[in-house]
Amino acid sequence: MSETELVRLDREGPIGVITVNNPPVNALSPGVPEGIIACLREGEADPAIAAMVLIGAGRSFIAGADIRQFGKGRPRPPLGQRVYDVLDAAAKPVVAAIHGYALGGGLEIALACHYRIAVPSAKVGLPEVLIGILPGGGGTQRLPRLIGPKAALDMIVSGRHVPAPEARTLGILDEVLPEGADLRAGAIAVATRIAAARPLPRVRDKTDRIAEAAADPGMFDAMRASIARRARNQKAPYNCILAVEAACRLPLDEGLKREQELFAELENSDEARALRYAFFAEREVARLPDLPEGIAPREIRTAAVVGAGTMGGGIAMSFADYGIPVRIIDSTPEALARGMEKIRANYATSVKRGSLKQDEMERRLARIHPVGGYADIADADVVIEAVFEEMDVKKPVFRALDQTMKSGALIFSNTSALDVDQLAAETNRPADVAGTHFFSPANVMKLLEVVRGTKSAPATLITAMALGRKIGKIPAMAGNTDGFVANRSRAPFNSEMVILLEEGCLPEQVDKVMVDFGYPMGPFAVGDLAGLDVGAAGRRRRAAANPNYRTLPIADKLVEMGRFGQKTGAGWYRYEKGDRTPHPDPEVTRIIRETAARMGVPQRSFTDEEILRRLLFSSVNEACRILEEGKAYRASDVDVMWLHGFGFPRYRGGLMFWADQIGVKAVYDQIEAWHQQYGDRWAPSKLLRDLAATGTAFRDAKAAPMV
Ligand code: T1G
Repeated sequence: MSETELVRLDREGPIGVITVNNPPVNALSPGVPEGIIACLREGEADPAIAAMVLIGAGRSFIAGADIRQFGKGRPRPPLGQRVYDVLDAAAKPVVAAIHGYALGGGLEIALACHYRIAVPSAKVGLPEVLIGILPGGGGTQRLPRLIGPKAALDMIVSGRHVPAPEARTLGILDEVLPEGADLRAGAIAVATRIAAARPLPRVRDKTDRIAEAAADPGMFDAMRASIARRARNQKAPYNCILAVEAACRLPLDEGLKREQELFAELENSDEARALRYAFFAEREVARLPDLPEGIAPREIRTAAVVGAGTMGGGIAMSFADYGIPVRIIDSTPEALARGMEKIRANYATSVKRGSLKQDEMERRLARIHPVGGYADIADADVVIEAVFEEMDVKKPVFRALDQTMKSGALIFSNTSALDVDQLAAETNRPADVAGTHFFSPANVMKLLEVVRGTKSAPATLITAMALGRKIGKIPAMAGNTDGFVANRSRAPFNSEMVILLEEGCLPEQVDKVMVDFGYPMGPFAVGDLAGLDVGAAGRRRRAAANPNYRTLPIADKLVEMGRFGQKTGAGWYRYEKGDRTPHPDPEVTRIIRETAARMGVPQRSFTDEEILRRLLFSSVNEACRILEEGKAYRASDVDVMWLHGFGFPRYRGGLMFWADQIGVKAVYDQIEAWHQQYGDRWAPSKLLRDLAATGTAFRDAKAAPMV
């Protein structure tokens, strides 16, 4: 028996069962491919073994190459000696038995096997493009042979996970076992059945589907055109297309060489390093280093929402979308009815777009219950307050919730910036209170800031984080500070973009720079979408609290004129009726120039790079202040928030990762120069100064203990 702790070979009669055991997801870490090859060779050499099964222990088949090993310069076996090649050359049938996930190299191993079966809940995919590379184990060459180039292009360029039933329909799987069937036994039965079958059914020999490319040669250019907007500035998606094209015109072994060339162009690219960083940052953000280990989250079976406005409705949908019944109240029946109407309309739009089935919409709507008042939500396990963003509106709500909610209920606020401690102080149970800041639209945006009050109990925070994951969010811990972490780090960006206008920029110039950088929308267009009146309220509050607050006369002037953005047909841009396309507006240019003249600001022109750095460096500096005040755990948490709260381009890793590519010292020097030129608003934070002095990267910055 060839056995290492990672891969073992057992014998079930004439069938050799190779089991991969590399928790948690059976990644192809060092030793795993070698172990599989050793077991294959042993099975081939044993005359008592007629066929083999390859299966994963634990919760999954094989989730792909070990992403942690990339960029370490580890030598790779040459073509012909990799696990995919050894499988391809096997003299005995090998059945891939899939549960959980077969992704990346895991699916490529299965494609090199002779037969593929799975349980109904399994998922398969080639998600390499999502980490900036491409399937490098033959997937770009075998998948088109199995399911046709068009379907292969879709899977490889999107990186999506395909459920087993669909994978069977496509032809990736040969069989999907019945619900509840024993996968190992099923695989052994298949192996027994095909043991003597010759010739072995190898994917390399299937060439009929490849012919589809000859019938539709335009499919590759069509795919390139279809991804042009979202894949701009990126290389991996385009190399994926080139690899599939190669599969349609080269013999397999030539195609494998071409795949290796295209892979090698990507592995250590900036895009791949940034996307790998983002992958791990999204897992790191779940770690709460200063909370006691072993505290189980409270079970949340039912939820409630106070406030049926845009946010409250979106939050209610977030619960319903993930199977949690939710009751919703508002101050008047009319407001509640309007809220329900909006929820129904939101779902109907998704059904119309084809992203939601009608019956699923009905099931979700059935989980959202508009009810009369506080008494009707008292037994909910969690309640989220989502009323108007003013303290004197929220405080009475917290008093009422404290008087009505059952003991042990968690009471969260969706406030986007207000002091969570003040809200908790309105209750007799501050330990059960925290902030859960959803980003609009709440049922769509992934980011959920969990804001810890001074008295929030660890169990409360741990439950809030777990609840966030349960409803499909990416929860990130934030300290209780004005704007918490995401909005507070974004605030200087929002000021700097308007101050640039005082100095000679125009909204359309700034927006173009940020869209070219990779944002889906420019910040002025986003302002028009969110509503300029919303930002004005925040500025008024901060100006009242801080006499040195830098006001933004141009933005205030637009709000005074009633130019709130899309909702009033004009804001930074002009909008045609019924059309959301922003059009530069000479009236805004006039306001900008007149205000700047009145302020006596010298006018000048700007390079794109300076515009980009003025906006992003201001936020990098504020993020350092947030870290040094102990309001965030780590710089990579700030990055996760910028990726999932503000649409920062993922292939640049995140705000702080991007700044690290420029270098802490260069960032510091530029900020210090602007400090000399513009005064205190550009004063470097202490942490930034220290990092620059010690040559420490932002990603290695040590945050102060969370307070
Ligand atoms: N390598 C290393 N670690 C991995 C990993 C991987 N491929 N996948 C997951 N982990 C870790 C993860 O960091 C976390 O660690 C733990 O496992 C649980 O993951 C040759 C070159 C499989 C869908 O891109 O999509 O194959 O936080 O929290 O939500 O062509 O993990 O516990 O310390 O995400 O249940 C292609 C990436 C690689 C799959 C499970 N494969 N993984 O999700 O758990 S490139 C992928 C995922 C490749 C070949 C190429 C997900 C998952 P920790 P998790 P989950």
